[in-house]
Amino acid sequence: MKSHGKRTASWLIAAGLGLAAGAAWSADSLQDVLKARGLSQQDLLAAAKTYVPTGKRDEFVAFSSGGQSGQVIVYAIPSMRILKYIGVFTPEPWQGYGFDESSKKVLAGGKIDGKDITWGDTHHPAVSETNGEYDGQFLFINDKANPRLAVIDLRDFETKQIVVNPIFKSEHGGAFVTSNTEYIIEAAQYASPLENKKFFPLEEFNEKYRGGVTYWKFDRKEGRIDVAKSFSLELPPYSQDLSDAGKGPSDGWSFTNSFCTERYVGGIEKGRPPYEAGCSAKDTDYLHVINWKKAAELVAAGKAKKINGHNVLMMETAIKEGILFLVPEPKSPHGVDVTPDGKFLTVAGKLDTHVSVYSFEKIQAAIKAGKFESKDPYGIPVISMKDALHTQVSLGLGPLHTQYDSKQCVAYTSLYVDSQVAKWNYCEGKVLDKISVHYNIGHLMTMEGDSTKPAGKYLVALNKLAIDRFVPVGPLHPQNHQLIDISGDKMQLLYDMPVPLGEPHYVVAIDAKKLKPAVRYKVGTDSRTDKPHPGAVRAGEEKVVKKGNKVEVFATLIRSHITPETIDVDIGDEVTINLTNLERAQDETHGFTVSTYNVHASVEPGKTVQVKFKADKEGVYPYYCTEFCSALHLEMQGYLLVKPKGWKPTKTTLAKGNYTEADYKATVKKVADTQAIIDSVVAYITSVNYKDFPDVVAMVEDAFDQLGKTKGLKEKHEGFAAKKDWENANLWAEQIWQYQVKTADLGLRAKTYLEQNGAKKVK
Ligand code: K7E
Ligand code: CUA
Repeated sequence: MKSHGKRTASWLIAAGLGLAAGAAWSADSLQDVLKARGLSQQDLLAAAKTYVPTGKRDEFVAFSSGGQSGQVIVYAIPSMRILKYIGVFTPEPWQGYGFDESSKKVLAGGKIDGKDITWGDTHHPAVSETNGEYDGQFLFINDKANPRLAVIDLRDFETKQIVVNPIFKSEHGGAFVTSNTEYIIEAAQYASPLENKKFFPLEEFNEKYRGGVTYWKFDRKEGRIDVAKSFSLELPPYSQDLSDAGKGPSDGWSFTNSFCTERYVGGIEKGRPPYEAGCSAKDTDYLHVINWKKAAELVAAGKAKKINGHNVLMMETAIKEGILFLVPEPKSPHGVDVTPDGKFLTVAGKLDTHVSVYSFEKIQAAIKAGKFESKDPYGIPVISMKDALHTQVSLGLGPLHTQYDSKQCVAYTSLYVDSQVAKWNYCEGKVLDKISVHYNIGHLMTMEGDSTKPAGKYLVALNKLAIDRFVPVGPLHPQNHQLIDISGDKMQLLYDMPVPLGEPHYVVAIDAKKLKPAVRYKVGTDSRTDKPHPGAVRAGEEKVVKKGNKVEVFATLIRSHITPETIDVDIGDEVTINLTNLERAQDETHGFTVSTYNVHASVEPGKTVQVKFKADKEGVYPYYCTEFCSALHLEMQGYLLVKPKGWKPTKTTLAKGNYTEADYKATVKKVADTQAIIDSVVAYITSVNYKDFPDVVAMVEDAFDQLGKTKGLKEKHEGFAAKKDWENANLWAEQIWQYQVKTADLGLRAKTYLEQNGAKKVK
């Protein structure tokens, strides 16, 4: 439930009772609570470090992969309170995502071979960067199973675009952005033929199967990926895995590691040793080192080949032009993570206890000197490991991913097998501290920890198993994200957070102050295109247009009515309903659905949304607002009447209510009383500098807008009263009160805001 019109009075009373409520719960002493709940001093300290008091906000906002849910989970740090799920690859009913026309178009961008794919295996979210720092404008996330990438605009936290990788069949190493978000990197996982729907037997794996890396061009001004300007690099059929973009001195380069460079093909059912044995036979795999800046120039110069209509720079060209190199890395590596200064790359061994720190400078020196130890079977020059290594550090079993601290040279690496986080120094190559987590950690994440300016403070361990940490909810357990304090020398475990929506592989967290989300749209905006919606109308312009069997409704929503309140159609009509939310007040979202027609819209202030369906069954279908938007929310309703063929009306007047003169008088008195409250609120607001508060200005505008609608209604009800038509007299007076309640509600909200934000008296 949101604000109630009727809270007018109760709200005032509650404000008066505030102190008493505060006093009541301090009867317990802190010691009593510790004892009663069996808490230690340590627990209390952890609680104090994570607790965000009511009304206060968190310091960081985390964007977590929603794993198989195909969504993004937004939560806050340090409280670990969940703020939102963003529908990305999967329909999300609350936001109307996949139930209104514009969002259906976004999801349709993710169709593959003409088919809807309504789930995703999301892995790696990435925030857009400017000069290697998080800028809080966009978020990208990949789908591993169905190679796709999505763009989310952080002004409204909505998915705006989904693109399908034109040459891959799976994709794991994405999304990673370059320092100024010129490109979003996405690397293939399981090698396959690059041409669409082309069959080659596994016997031709080495010749016909290929991996690769795609560089999606991001057009920041449009806020969309520019598909035509994107390109890929053809790579050997090694399972290209996680990637990272260079920064600072390594800007312009990107790094992608791989596994199964054995190019092993399993077949356990045919008596062959399985993939897991064959893919980890060698001691090393390859780190791919790619000059993407030069690759982009080569593509622009026409040196790419078109595969499935997409520009692909072939290996042969990349080798000839000197933009592609390999460096051996300890077997089956997992993450490759560039240090904040851009000088080193950390590669975790997964099946090796070491993390290997490569020096970008040394790699460049070897390239410049033409010093290679060999070539791989495809002719790609291989730089020797010792010529590229800065140092190797033995951290423990199963190192996977690395993130960085705000403190110089300090890194954190997850240890999957040991279920630990290791804190270590990558400049000097020594271990500093270790902490156990619960259980089997995959990724870990520090605040802005993969940018050029990590913010330190907290680390989140993304554990694969939760086992016994939470109240059991069946054999499928929630995931466990553990918050760790990294501000001191020793790491400190603070909090367990169950994540109940898919297996999130990776999370990124940004300083909350960098996010500047909007509170409302410009009236009539299609949020998925950021453009004016052709179906938008203003108050008073609502209409129903019928052309043949097509009925188009141009409707508005404002507390607490939908205009129009009846929609008449004939069976078989194609019905399109455009809904514009006229509200300017913060958080005054209306929802919309028509019974049993599987449509739903979330219409935030200013937004215009379109829903469409075929009225293919006769009958009466209520439509209503699905968000509790005001005291009269339940009355925010209407009827879709689907008439059978050849139906003719027999009775033309509606059923009447039973209203008396006394009812009318009571309503008129209620109107006068409410007006007095409004007057007092207006007197307060105009007595202070409310114009200095843009949020309040919007609320005041909205309030007067509501009050403005009462114009002419007084004459109307008095006219009916003179004719002793108590029904119409009473209802029109009642309608004045409806507008007044909303005005008062907004006014009181504005008043509270002003009082809490230090408004000053003006003369
Ligand atoms: Cu390590 Cu997909 Cu990033 Cu899972 S990946 S852990
Ligand atoms: Cu609008 Cu409920």
